[in-house]
Order: sequence, then C-alpha cells, then structure tokens
Amino acid sequence: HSADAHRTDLMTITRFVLNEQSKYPESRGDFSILLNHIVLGCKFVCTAVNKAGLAKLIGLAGETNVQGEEQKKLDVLSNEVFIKALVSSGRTCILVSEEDEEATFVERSRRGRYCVVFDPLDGSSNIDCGVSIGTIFGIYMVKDGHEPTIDDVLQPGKNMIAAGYCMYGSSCTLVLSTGTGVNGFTLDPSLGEFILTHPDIKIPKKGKIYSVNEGNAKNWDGPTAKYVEKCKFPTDGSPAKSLRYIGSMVADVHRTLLYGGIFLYPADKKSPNGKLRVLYEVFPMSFLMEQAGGQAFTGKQRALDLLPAKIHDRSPIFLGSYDEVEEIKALYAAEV
Ligand code: AHM
Ligand code: MG
Repeated sequence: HSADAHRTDLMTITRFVLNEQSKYPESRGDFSILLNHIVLGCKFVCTAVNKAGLAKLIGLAGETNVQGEEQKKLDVLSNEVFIKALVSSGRTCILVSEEDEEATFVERSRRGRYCVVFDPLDGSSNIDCGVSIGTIFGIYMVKDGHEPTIDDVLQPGKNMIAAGYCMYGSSCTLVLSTGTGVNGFTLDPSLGEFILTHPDIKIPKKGKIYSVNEGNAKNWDGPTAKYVEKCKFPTDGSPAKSLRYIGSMVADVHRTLLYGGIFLYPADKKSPNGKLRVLYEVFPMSFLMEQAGGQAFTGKQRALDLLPAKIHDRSPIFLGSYDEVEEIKALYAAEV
C-alpha cells in the first residue's frame, strides 16, 4: 500500500515549501511565491537547453528570427528570463546576476524583501556539446523596511536564508535548502512539476572521488598540490581516489553531494583568487554542502564567513565530504 501512496501522493516543490513555511506563523507566503518564480525560470531554461541543438536550425535559415533580431545566446536568454520572472514576482528588491555588471534594483512599486544572487546558466562552455549545465541561486532577506543598498547583498554566505541549483542534465534536477537540510526535486516533464525525489540529502562523510581541473597543476600552491598527490598516491594504505571533472560546477557539485568526495577550484599563480564567484557560485554551493553535513573552505577560512567586497568577487573553494575538507584544512594549517 505504501508504494501506491508514493505514486499517487506527489510532493511537488511548491507543496513542500508551503509545508515548510507553515511552521513559521509569521510567514506570509512570500517565499513560496518567490520560489515559484525561480522554478518558472528553471523550467524555461530547461526547455531552451533541450532545444539548443535544434535552435541552430533556425539560425541556419539566416541567422536572424522573424523580428529581425539576431538569435540570442542561451546564457543571455536565460538571464533575461530570470530577471523578468524575479522582478514580476513582486517579492524582490535587489538582483545580482553573473551576466550583469551592475546589480538590478527593483522599482518601488514591485519591490519585496528578498535579494536574489544567481548565475542563470553556469558552465556555458559545455552548452554546444550537450553536457550538463545549471542555474545557481542564493537568497538574502532585507529585514527591516530600509531603502535597499548594495550592502544588503554584500553579506557573508551564512546570512543566506536559502540556496539551490537546477541541473539541466539527463534529467532536470532542482536541489534546494532553506536552512533545514537539503532536498532534491526532479522535473516530471509530463506534469511540468518538480517532484521530491531526493529527500533530506546527506553527503557521505568520506569520499572516493576528487574533482579539479588538473591542467592548472603547475600553478598550484603547496597544500593543493599535496592534497591531489595524496588522492593519487595515498600514503596511509587507503585506495587511490577516482578523478571526475566535468567543468560544469553544478554537475560536479551535484555528483559530489550524492556520491561524496571533494570539488576543488583552488587559487593558482595565474588566478590568486581562483575562478569561481563568491556570491552566486561559492556561497550557494557552500550553503548546500554544510546543510548536507559536508564542509566548504577557502584555503583560509570557512567559505560562508567570507564578506564579499564587490558583487563579482572570486574565491578559491574546496567543498565536499566532511573528512576530505578536514584534510585540506590540515594541509593549509600546516603551511603557516
Ligand atoms: P562560467 O561561469 O564562465 O561558465 O565558468 C564557471 C565554470 C564552472 O561551472 C566550472 O566549475 C568552472 O568554470 C570550470 O573552469 P575550468 O574550465 O577553468 O576548469
Ligand atoms: Mg558561472
């Protein structure tokens, strides 16, 4: 009988979040409305990504569409969709997107209490060959009714009230945390709904996989180099780790979350702050990792304690299974 119940009593992401929010008497349903608009953006991007190969056909017909506009690149299109969905939700006041140099301040008449930082389509080097890509987002809340300023988003990641990502992979998966654990939802294309498929995700305490762009090895610092060397040639009798690197943060982090292991984008001589952006890449993923029982470290401190000075700041990042990040921390501590 319980198997039947699973199939007929579908826990959609909307229902799940409404349930969660109803635990807080002060909740006015604003968060659920905001999330619905993020979900709409994810569904749109999912459809667009699935059609990306076919879109080329239209392009071939003359490189311009009926309106005479040049065909928009998928990342630009995704950005526009998210900005418009978030503004029209009426629940946001500041939006920070990887695609836009400046933050968007929502006009007073459509303003709400939430700030959303996001990368609408991360891993764009993977678009043209059909490899998994994703959207990453983090949410802050402006508590009192003051006039929003950029300092409302230049906040440590630990102040986020929610974070998540959507992976456009062999299926479309949305992973979300509102600060009480991590849950995964898979898009049922026939229903157009995200259904709870991965309740209460916990990352394995130890991992057998490391994930890093080893092409940068000649420029690494000592602790990173030592850690990766140990992955390949362990000295404590443990088996060597496997290397998996997609080059799409959402996909690499998703695998790390489900299978355990570690994902690294360290500093190197050429990029002393690494590559990944603090606000909308490092913070949301670190938030999810901690909520799943893992850790996230910058080489100097807990990632979620960072205070970004500018909206597009970068930071080195090591995140994943608790024990793996402990090892990295020990190597960095031994260095100073
Ligand atoms: P992007 O925002 O230009 O797509 O770059 C971010 C991506 C991440 O998804 C991924 O983890 C990283 O860049 C890979 O970088 P590299 O090609 O240097 O290994
Ligand atoms: Mg990115």
